[in-house]
This record gives sequence, C-alpha cells and structure tokens, in this order.
Amino acid sequence: MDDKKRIILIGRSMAGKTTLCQYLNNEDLKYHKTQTVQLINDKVIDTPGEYLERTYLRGALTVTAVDADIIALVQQADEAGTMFPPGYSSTFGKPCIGIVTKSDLASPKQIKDAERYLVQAGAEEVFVTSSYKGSGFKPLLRYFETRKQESDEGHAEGQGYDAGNHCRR
Ligand SMILES: Nc1nc2c(ncn2[C@@H]2O[C@H](COP(=O)(O)OP(=O)(O)O)[C@@H](O)[C@H]2O)c(=O)[nH]1
Ligand SMILES: [Mg+2]
Repeated sequence: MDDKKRIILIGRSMAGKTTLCQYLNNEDLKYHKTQTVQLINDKVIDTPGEYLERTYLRGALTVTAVDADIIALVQQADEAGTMFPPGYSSTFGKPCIGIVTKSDLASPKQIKDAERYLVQAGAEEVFVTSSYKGSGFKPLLRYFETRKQESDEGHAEGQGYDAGNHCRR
C-alpha cells in the first residue's frame, strides 16, 4: 500500500521548482525520520516551465496532473506579474495550493503581491518559502499531514502506483 501524497509543481522557468522539489524531499525525510511513513518523499512531480509558458503545451500539464493528488502553483516572490490566470486551479479539479519561492530575494510588498496572485489563481492555502534560507517548509509539511489524515479517514487503500522520484527536470 502506498499512502504518500503526490504533489505536482507548476510554475514558470527559473521559479525555483527543481530546487524546491529536492528540498521538499529532503525535509520530508528529516521531518519524519522517527516515523515509518514519509508523506511526500519521492512523490513530488517536477514539470518544465515551458509547459506553462507556451500555450500549446499547457495541455501537457493537465495530463501530467492526472497522477497528482495536490496541485502546487509556484510563484517566484519577486516576479512582476504572474503566469497564472484567475481561477486557473479549476482546470485541474483537485486541491490546489500556492507556493511562493525565493522569499529571501523579495520585499514584504512583493511577497504580498505573489500571495495575492496565487489566491486569485485558486490556491486554497499559500506558503511562503525560501529554499536558500530553508524557511517556510514546516507549515507545508503540516498541510500534507492534514491532507493525508483526511484521505486515511476517507478510504483506507492507496493505489499502489509508484511515481518514483521526478526531481530531475
Ligand atoms: N535566492 C534564491 N534563489 C533560489 C531559490 N531557489 C532556487 N533558486 C535559484 O533559482 C534558479 C532557478 O532554480 P530552479 O530550481 O532550477 O528553477 P526551475 O526552473 O523552476 O526548476 C537557480 O539558480 C537556483 O539556485 C531561493 O529560495 N532563493
Ligand atoms: Mg526545473
């Protein structure tokens, strides 16, 4: 039985997705080292920024996201504007969160704007992180924990599908 969560990272090139992916897998291992179950380790699906940036490739994201339990929209904290249209999350019909990356580079106002873009895109919760400073990951892991408990209560059996480690994009 496989009870880990699959989370797909969607965001533009250089937003920090691959770094985040590697960091999350590591943190998950550390956070849960006294327990037998990791929540997301090796279950973070990285995607190329081109899938979001080129309109004709956006369909590929929808297809890749079929294997995911949670959609994570990734927005770099100091990016002016956003690639995510309002209501974008409804494309996927799955729980959607927002992750602001590189908070170490941004002003408080820039971080607020990034959070707002993600909420407008349909993120039910937004997490502000920095992979360089290692900040913001505990609340994210707690979110996955809550999600896992909810699905444990819902149905006992997982799918048994092994997505493997998809960090290397
Ligand atoms: N300052 C800062 N730079 C970061 C952070 N995370 C990633 N980067 C840098 O941003 C660049 C793009 O990161 P990458 O993970 O490859 O982005 P991707 O294209 O979205 O996969 C790299 O040079 C990273 O070192 C962060 O939290 N803070
Ligand atoms: Mg990448």
